[in-house]
Amino acid sequence: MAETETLTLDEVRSLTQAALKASGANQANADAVADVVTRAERDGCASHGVFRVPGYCTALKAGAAKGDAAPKVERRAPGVVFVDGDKGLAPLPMALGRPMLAQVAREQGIAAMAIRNSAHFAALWPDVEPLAQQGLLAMSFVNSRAFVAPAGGRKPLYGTNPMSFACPRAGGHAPMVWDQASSAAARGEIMIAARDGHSVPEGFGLGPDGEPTTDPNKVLEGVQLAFGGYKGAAIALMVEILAAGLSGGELSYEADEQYTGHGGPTHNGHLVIAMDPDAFGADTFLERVESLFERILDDGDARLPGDRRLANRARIPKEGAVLPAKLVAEVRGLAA
Ligand code: NDP
Ligand code: PYC
Repeated sequence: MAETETLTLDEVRSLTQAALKASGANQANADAVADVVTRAERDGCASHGVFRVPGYCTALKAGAAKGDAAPKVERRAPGVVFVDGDKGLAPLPMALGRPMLAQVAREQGIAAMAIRNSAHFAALWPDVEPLAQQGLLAMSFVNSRAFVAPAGGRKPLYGTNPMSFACPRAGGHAPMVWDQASSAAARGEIMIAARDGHSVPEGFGLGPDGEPTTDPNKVLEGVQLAFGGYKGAAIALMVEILAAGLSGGELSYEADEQYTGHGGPTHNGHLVIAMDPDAFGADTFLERVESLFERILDDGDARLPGDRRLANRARIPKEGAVLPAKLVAEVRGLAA
């Protein structure tokens, strides 16, 4: 078992800000990234919290992400918000565009926000949860570098292409939010298995020889597989088109062609869709959602997606985030 160190969430935030600023981020960009990193640690998401800070820093230092990026938000059509991320990291354009997206969704009933020139390295639930906290339904899609083969293929073409969905709830409950890669596993999970010397389940990927393997290092050198065979691959394809196609951002294979080996995120595309349930005239929407959830929770061990995260959220702010000591030392080194 690797040695660990426990940080408070305030320490996670300030250490992340310091590492990013020392790597070239201005205050606004460092704050926005530190916010998503801290949210990930608060909810127990090891693959997209402090683990990603070295990658953000190497992308900044390599000039692959601008530390002083100043995203521009505009309304391109009655229901379309467009954000140019100015070749920076994704959290700032996402945070700056969200208020206009929410406002347009309220005006129109439905609205979409496309973002390009912005490098996403985070979990997706922080993109959509704030919208559901305001009573909106929301979905988010993002692509990445090419890691995943199309159905029947053996070469990386799609990103791990996650999507998330957030639904507001009645009765003071936190929104229900699910968030999942379209690959059998997020790449971050496979990287952590490789770091910690664990094998991965069969079906996560193929080695460089094109053969199935449970060795995470071989999967990382080879190709990841979509979840559920051709069905997950179809979702990965949809995410490429929605996220990169509509925004004009790089498709995953294009991002891969431009990638210079810095180890951080690449500029791709994002799409966030927000819907106002009131505009659809379903005035019992929240009650009906609750009865659906009750039926799920009444059935054996079934739970709502996101409930594990919310349980972590109740615990980790009190107990702190338990991190590999080596990772904390690396990030302290970056911050020094
Ligand atoms: P998981 O497979 O761990 O979880 C996917 C979803 O399923 C979660 O909402 C989870 O809720 C839910 N879930 C898990 N088990 C159950 C269950 N038994 N019953 C009901 N719901 C369940 O996520 P992934 O490994 O696919 O992704 C991990 C993270 O990586 C995500 O946050 C994703 O956004 C991020 N990612 C980011 C990428 C990027 O390009 N920026 C690329 C790919 C992934 P819960 O959390 O409560 O367990
Ligand atoms: O975990 O698959 C992943 C991932 C890709 C880009 C950021 N996270």
